[in-house]
Amino acid sequence: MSLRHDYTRADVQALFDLPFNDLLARAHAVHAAHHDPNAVQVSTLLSIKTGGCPEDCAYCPQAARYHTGVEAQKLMPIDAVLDKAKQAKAAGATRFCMGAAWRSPKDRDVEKVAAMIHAVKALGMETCATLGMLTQDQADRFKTAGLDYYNHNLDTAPEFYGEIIHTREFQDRLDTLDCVRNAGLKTCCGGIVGMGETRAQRAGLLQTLANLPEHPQSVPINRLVQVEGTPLAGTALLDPFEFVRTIAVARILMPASMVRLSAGRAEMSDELQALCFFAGANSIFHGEKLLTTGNPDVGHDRALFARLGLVAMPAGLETGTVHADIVADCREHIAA
Ligand code: SAM
Ligand code: DTB
Ligand code: SF4
Repeated sequence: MSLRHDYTRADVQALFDLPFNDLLARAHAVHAAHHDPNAVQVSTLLSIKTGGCPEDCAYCPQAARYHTGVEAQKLMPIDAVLDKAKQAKAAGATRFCMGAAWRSPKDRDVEKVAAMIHAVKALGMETCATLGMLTQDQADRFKTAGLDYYNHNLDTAPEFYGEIIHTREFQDRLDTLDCVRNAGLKTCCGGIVGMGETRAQRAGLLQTLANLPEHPQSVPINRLVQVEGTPLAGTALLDPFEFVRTIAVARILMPASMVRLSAGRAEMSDELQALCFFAGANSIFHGEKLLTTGNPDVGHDRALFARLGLVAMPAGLETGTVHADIVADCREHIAA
């Protein structure tokens, strides 16, 4: 099945505008044709360097300029990071994502993070990092250290970006994504909805993601977590069905990618999450914390998986494999 990279804005908007049932039926058909619809990839996040960020992203509690109560902390020592990775693995996560509140890593930080990546990889986990903008040399260094994925979100439509972030350009994000792909890393790239953008702008975000030179292997769809003290606190809440539509359209545009039901799950009902899984979400963050904000309790997620008959996807089966292999491999692992 060929993947498209030539979507027009009208193509994407037409999907958003479908009747809800038609959109969900189409998205679920695409989902079931490319993935095991009952298998969900599970990652755990750790903030390895928290707060004090010089950027001004209007959604982010870690920007130094907003008074959000997030206490700035230095880069964690490697042993503490490894302890957290071991706990995440024991709790069932197959991928460990390390996040830092940086505009871009300083040279002195690169070797420290490379050592963390190497050590987490040695535990037998997939590795992911999100550290801000990278140069080609930095991306290459992380690849050599054993990094599997680099998370770098486009966050919103190109035409809305300047209303949300003033300290960098949309093009900066695209440039880092080029370096990440050139290094041979997999990309984890998505965005945030519920920031006051229009439906056309949500379509613009997904259109840009799908028209990248490669579809990101992982597409996190975050629902804005409103944090007091950030400029976006108090933004009108997005209609939950519009959030489900966003997941469904992402699934249809990027059929082979993993679509992550990312930030915002703690504020979602079980029913809303179930609709998102039906619409094509097949990846989550597991563990009581995202970076600085809350995530559902581990026990609650386990119970939700059991109620919905969902199973955690074994590592390495998520991307780049054709449908039949994915389904067969998942079934085999699940049966084992
Ligand atoms: N500083 C790096 C960067 O911005 O690329 C990496 C860390 S940053 C916290 C990673 C992502 O977290 C952002 O791109 C954004 O999508 C997400 N994020 C931050 N604050 C959020 C919020 N309040 N609600 C939802 N997602 C958020
Ligand atoms: C992504 O798309 N979402 C995650 C991860 N990538 C790094 C981060 C969500 C952060 C939510 C706000 C917080 O906890 O600080
Ligand atoms: Fe800094 Fe990333 Fe937060 Fe923006 S999203 S303020 S770059 S930590």
